[in-house]
Amino acid sequence: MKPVIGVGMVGHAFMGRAHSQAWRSVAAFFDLPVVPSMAVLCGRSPERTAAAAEALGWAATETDWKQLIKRDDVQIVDICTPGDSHAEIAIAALAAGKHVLCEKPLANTVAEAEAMAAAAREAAARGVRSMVAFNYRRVPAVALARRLVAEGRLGELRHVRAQYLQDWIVDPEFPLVWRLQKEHAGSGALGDIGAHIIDTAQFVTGQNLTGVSGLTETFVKERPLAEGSEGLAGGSRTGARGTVDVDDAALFIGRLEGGALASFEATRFASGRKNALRIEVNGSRGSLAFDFEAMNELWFHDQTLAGAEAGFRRIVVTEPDHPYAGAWWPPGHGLGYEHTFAHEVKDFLQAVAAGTDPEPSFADGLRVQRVLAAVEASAAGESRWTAVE
Ligand code: SOE
Repeated sequence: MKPVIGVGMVGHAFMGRAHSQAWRSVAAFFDLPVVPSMAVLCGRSPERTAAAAEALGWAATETDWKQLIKRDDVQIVDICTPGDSHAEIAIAALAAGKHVLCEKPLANTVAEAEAMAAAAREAAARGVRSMVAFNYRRVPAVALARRLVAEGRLGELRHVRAQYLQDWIVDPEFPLVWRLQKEHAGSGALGDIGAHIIDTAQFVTGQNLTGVSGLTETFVKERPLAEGSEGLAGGSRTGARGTVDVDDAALFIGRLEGGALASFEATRFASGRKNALRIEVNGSRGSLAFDFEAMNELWFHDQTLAGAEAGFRRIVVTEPDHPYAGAWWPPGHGLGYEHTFAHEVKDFLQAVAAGTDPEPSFADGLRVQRVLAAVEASAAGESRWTAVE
């Protein structure tokens, strides 16, 4: 019998459902040194939390996260709440000796992220692990892209072009959900989906951004207020309207440590684009391109081939020797969004069991937070070039 490790999850909206699916399936597909038990689900409403626990497969419920982190049947705390509570929950859980998996962006401010990274460093010295949940690193094609770059197949990197395009708030009557409120979300498209492409670009290239110049815009400045929902659907309208105090879209350029030039676009106003996280990298020996809307594919161009043979070719990333893919279905049978979370908890559990620090660490999350802050500072200052601290 493998040892069992108890998980307590805080939050059960969109991310909570995605993480539940991962905790539920991971040990059935990956041969892990420890098996997670879905011990406790925490949410604010007793009724909604009980219903979610039953639907998602959690054994017990709490309505106060402070109770959850005290429980003996919880060794891992999984934080799936809005950003305004990440720092408080994560720091308390780490102090209580619980391993922490925290949704992205790590925090709402650099100061919070710094405190979290410091707490994580101190906890790691006691054998307590932490990780920030940038799930797109765990798309097999994205992990393969990183492998190709690390193997030198792209040579010297010249360009990174990253976009995260969604359209779920194009309608001006879409309500003022928490993701459109600075006090809960920290920032808008920038922190929510811009954080993903910053992480993806830094992960694939293995290089950090050193400076940025940015533009942000809020196209719809007022939206209907709604109540009665913890998720992104927004609940029922109250009849009143409120101010949108975060960005709807953010564009920025940047430079990577190795000298490559990078561009980023994060928007919720790209009509027709649902979840198009895209990245293209051009190097002296080749290029690669990925679009989450065709997430089982990676496009690779080998610049060293003779001209007649050169050109982008499509790699279907479902082979047994592709990252993560071999644990699932026969070649060509494809994975989906939910698998990225299963890969995330698999890597986390393996690190916890091995006593190593999983990646991306809270320090990596802090680095992304510094980029977000630099973009905001630049956008507020007429797009002035701004160094990433
Ligand atoms: C909403 O923009 C959202 O749910 C993000 O918060 C997630 O991180 C992303 O995976 C999908 O879109």
